[in-house]
Amino acid sequence: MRVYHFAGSTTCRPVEMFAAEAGIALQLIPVNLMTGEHVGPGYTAKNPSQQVPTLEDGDFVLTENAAILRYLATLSDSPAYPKEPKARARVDEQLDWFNTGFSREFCYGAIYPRVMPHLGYEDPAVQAAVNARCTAKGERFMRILDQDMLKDPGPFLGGAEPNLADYMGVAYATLGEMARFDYAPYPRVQRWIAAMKARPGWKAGHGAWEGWRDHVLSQAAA
Ligand SMILES: N[C@@H](CCC(=O)N[C@@H](CS)C(=O)NCC(=O)O)C(=O)O
Repeated sequence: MRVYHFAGSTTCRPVEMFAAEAGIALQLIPVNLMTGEHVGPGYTAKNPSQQVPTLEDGDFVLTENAAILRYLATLSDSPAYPKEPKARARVDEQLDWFNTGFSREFCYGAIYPRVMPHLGYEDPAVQAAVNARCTAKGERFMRILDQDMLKDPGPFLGGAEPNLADYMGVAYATLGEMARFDYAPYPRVQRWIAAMKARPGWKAGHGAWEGWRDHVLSQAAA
């Protein structure tokens, strides 16, 4: 099974961590987002949205990290995507919550433009206004995560064991580390991130990103 990825990408990290823990061997094929490889005709033919990740299983091509997570969990019969309808619906609800609201405000609105200014608006006044609005909304989503979604006993959204939304969500939530987001007001989020970082698949999914994060932080400090 092949996955076209960019090392450290927020939407590839969940797939790579989950696959490592589910015992699914992935052949990772790099797509360089920095040189525009993803907008070239070869990759666009696989993924017209020109984004990573894209999975190839034989002649079956699948995009969207949530869909890929569900596919890998189904293939491996993983309890991270339960079969019981209400439990499965809860995981789907959490995946959608991260992928629509949280990602839009926290990742795309508040954090990415600070780390990669080309993802922000050209007009600094517009960007400042967007950033203020999205930071406030991102903090609200972080509070919901802390107070409503990560209820005790935790430490995962799925309780004692992570579900697919834990794999996706922790990649989105840790993006803030690249911009020194202050996690102190969110103790359950901190506990959750620590629990995910302690899992056996963390390095496989997030090792390259940690190197990138540390580089960004060292540049900012210099
Ligand atoms: N909805 C897609 C979003 C994927 C996505 O945003 N990928 C980013 C990397 S984290 C990307 O490829 N960006 C390149 C671009 O949009 O130009 C998913 O969940 O897989």
